[in-house]
Amino acid sequence: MKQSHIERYLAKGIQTLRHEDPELFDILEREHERQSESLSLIASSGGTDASVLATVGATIVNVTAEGYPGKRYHAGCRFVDMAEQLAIDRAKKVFGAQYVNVQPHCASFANHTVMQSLLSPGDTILGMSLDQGGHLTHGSPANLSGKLYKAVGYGLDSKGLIDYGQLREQALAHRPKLIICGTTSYSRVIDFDRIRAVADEVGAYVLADITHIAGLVAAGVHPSPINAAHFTTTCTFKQLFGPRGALILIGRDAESKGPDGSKTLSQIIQSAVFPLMQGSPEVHTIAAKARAMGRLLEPSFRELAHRIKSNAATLAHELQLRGYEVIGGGTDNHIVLFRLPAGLNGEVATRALEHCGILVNKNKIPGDFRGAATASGLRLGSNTASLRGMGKEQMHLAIELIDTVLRHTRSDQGGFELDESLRHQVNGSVRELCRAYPMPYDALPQRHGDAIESHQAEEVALAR
Ligand code: DSN
Repeated sequence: MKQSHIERYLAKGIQTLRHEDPELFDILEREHERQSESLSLIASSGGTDASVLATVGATIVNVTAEGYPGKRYHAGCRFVDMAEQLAIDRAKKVFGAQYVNVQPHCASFANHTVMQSLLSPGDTILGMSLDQGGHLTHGSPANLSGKLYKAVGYGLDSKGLIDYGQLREQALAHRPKLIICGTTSYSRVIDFDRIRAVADEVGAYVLADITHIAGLVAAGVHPSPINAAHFTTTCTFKQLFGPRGALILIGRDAESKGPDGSKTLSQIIQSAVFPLMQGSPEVHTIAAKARAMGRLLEPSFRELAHRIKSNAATLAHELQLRGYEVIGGGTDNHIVLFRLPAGLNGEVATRALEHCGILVNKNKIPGDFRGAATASGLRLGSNTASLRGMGKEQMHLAIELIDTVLRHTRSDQGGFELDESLRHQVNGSVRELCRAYPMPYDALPQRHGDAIESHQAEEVALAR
């Protein structure tokens, strides 16, 4: 088949980079290798396939396109309009939404956009506290959301489950204009209908930030907030395995009137994304979001979502069998949060594991006496391992390796001590596991061969 424009410049771009900027080329190459050879159990990590990566690198990036499809402020947007409409249509189908805005640069911006569209400074918001599993943008004092608005919080009960009773008490006491739900380190099902019922009782809007569980929601493996919440936000790079960026979605409330009764909620969000919060959209990212949404519509994504969930359950179960306390008693999604043994903090444990090729992140646990920089827990997630095709047996091995490292790690004056031969042994097992289950972009020998051929052809062309 004749090589297309895109294939030609992508190959040429890589060759040019290699020849003209070997320093940067080397950094990128080594980063690729690091990803390929590390066992990422970072709950917020995903993984893109080669087609999403290629779309991000497409020449469509050169288009400046303020506005929306059919209503741009610049000429030359014919194909950008088509790509954005495709992303919107596919995202609507994936989530069963009536309105989608595909332009937000990230989920934090998406959350701020919803807040800016509804609230005035000093208004009250009710969100899950950061140290209970919420997100910075849900009202943390360190974030603009906690500085601009009067933020009150809710958290977990003694079993580590969302305390819906406390959420309602706080709502009745403080009469927030917005209730934010969605979490970053909560492993159980979120009852969005129950939260909407509280919001209706006090006249609040609901924002569901499903950044962590969007893939499970898309696959129907976790209840959907699309019609329960007034607004749903999600990033596109974690469990949707797309490019860096975000979506704002609305379900049955798309045509409901906003606070002053003059505009609908979808109209409010449309003008809040642009021009209130953002200027030119990242058109290449929007195109890649369309590609990612296309992949989510494939039947194989449902299988992946089930594997994500069952792999996390295996991680939690294996930890419990080894005597670790899993917060919340288990998991219903991709997240497993557990308490570290006394004497080990999250910072030391994370660094020791990374030294062995296993990537996790330190995380505060409910009632933690340590701060976020050290923390007493680790958060694991099964997205990336599942994407690589790993299953129960590999999750069993992962916990065996983690347990081995944690049992042999000693804190040592701000650093850690770990036997070198043990590190070597664990590293070897991780590398073997990762090579057996490559990242999607490394997993296609046929296409990889084709790529090498075209890259060689390009080298010949350049040499001429
Ligand atoms: N919110 C952070 C996390 O959950 O890790 C980054 O996306």
